[in-house]
Amino acid sequence: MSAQPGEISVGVIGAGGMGTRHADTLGAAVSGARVAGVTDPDRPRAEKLAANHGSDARVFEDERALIQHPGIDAVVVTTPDDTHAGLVMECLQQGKPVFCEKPLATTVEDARRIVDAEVELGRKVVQVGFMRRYDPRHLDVKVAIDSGAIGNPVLFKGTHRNLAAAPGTSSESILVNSAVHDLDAARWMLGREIEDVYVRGMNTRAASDGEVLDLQVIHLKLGGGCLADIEVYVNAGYGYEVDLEVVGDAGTIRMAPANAPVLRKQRYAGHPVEGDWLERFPTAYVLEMRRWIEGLRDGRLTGPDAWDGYTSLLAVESCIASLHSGTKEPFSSPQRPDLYR
Ligand code: ISE
Repeated sequence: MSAQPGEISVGVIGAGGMGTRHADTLGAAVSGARVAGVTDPDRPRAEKLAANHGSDARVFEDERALIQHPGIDAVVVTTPDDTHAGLVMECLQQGKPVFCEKPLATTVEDARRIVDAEVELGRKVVQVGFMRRYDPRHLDVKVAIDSGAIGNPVLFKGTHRNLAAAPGTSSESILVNSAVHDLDAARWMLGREIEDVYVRGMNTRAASDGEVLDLQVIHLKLGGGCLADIEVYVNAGYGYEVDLEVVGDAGTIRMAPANAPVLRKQRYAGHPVEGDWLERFPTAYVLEMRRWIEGLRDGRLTGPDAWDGYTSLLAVESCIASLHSGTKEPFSSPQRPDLYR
């Protein structure tokens, strides 16, 4: 494996849609890094991705071999959700930086173990793939709020729609896999912690499974007297959309409507709607990888960290409890270790 001096050799675990996107971004849009290894249980898929990254990118037998290899400086994890925690722990044991797609884990206990292991290590090595934090349309809203443009935020209104639920989706996995983004976005956008949650769900006619609550409405109370109302609908049918409006006591701000220009013609005004997150967040995925590599080079990671991954999962756990109980669930953020201040 021949790396240029100072170049970070990245190993990608998982050669599906997200693994391919991150690898291709590292190869084409990020300087100072290269894809040096790939692994996937589907070996031909791993071979195909590695082949796109030159003869230096090798295919590893399994995740452990990739993580432990001295030629791999940093790891990207894009495997199924329930494998994230184990792989991140393995990286922590090697003291190796890891970019893990969300969710950080599928249980609060596993996420807490990661936080504790990182605190024990004494330095941040984990970043979580909450890419909305790098999306220009989200950032424009955040900059305006932080500048005081709408006064004191009092209501966060989020919309999160997927074209169609993935096979195997359950009412709970919608919270773990999809709503986790919205819970993180509310905390990050407003810089406030969640104080209670209330979730209602319904099974729409679009759902192929008669049991799954494919439309969920999450109601949050956040610190500083702010509410949030978030719709998560995984069978919207017409496309993929993430929208946001924040109401303040001196004005409101709504996210720019589209990545594409709004066309007005023959009594019509509109814009195309993307089909999925890869189409909706192209710039965010590039900026996320660039900042991650820059952070590794500067020895200072600035992106969403293990604490954000853990806190968002705690909120997910309360949302699941509320969905089951039909009542409001209290939520209190635990004490933040110094490492994450
Ligand atoms: C997917 O895994 C993502 O992370 C998308 O951003 C989200 O919108 C979708 O619901 C998830 O399944």
